[in-house]
Amino acid sequence: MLKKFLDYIKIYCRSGDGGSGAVHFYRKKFFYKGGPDGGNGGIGGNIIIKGNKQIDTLIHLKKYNKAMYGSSGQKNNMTGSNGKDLILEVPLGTIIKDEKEKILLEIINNKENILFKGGKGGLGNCNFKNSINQTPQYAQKGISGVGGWIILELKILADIGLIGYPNAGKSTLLSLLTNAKPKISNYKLTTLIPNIGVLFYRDFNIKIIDIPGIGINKLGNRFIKHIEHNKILIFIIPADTNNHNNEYKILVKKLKFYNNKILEKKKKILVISQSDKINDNIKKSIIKNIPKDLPYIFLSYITNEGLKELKNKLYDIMIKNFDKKKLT
Ligand SMILES: Nc1nc2c(ncn2[C@@H]2O[C@H](COP(=O)(O)OP(=O)(O)OP(=O)(O)O)[C@@H](O)[C@H]2O)c(=O)[nH]1
Ligand SMILES: [Mg+2]
Repeated sequence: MLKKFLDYIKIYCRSGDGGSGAVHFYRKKFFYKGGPDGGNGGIGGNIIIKGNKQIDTLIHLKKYNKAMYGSSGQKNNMTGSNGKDLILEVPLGTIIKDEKEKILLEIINNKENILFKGGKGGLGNCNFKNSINQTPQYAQKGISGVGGWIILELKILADIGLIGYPNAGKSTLLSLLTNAKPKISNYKLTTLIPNIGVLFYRDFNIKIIDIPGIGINKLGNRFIKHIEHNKILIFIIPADTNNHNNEYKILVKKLKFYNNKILEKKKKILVISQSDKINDNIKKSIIKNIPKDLPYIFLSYITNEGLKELKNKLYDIMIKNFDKKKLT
């Protein structure tokens, strides 16, 4: 697994044990026969999973996670203090499964979800006094916490995904559109883990993900799952490619091979990148060659061609098709 990014991890979690109830009798100077006053044990801490919009990896999680136990009951009917919850923050789009791959939770917002509830505290002897037994000598033990191994799998929640071969100019486009500063270079497979950025445009904040180039080896294909939640896919094919129609079809095929339904409900745009490398005649022949129903834009970071147009187009698609409140 690569540094700084992790989208799959198995960890152990356990909630805290409940504290024991106390056996105690009220005592004061010259008053030896007070009734039972042993308090209840505190509740054990919960294991809580909470979504956090700012995180895009599972790498910060520890292998063993245990919430605090509740403390024992005290004299004077005092309940023991509750164990502190352990809150594990995960990126939106994280699925939590048990060891048998059964889905326990899907994290899509920043709410707190109790995964393992802390054990209840035991009752102190103050609860067991009755007409027959005025001096109960026993109290309950706390209930043990629960736990187990769980699997966390992340499919990043982003609005737009950038799809293309290595060296197409995906990371360059991400850096033009968003606040992200991905590594860019002229050797293939520069991007080895997903880069994520946010495009702030008019009244929209749009999250964009740049995954390693797909098609050439298994690396990029391993990250295709991160575009599953996207609403728009931008296919990026360099202007000096021989046959744009063909390249586009291959990219679509690769995606469908991963998941036949992955393109459903997604809007698609073709960006013909590095357009500074071609002249108008070549542009015309490219336009003739690409699928008729596919919106396209010529784009260059050198001449800035197409950048404003692309932003406006993305904005229009967002406004027409997606509820602003539902953007990631
Ligand atoms: N002339 C020209 N070169 C470009 C343009 N956009 C990107 N490039 C160059 O193309 C090369 C690849 O760009 P990247 O953005 O790293 O490509 P990528 O698709 O992210 O590549 P991988 O991470 O390997 O998949 C770099 O040398 C860029 O400088 C452009 O508009 N015009
Ligand atoms: Mg890249």
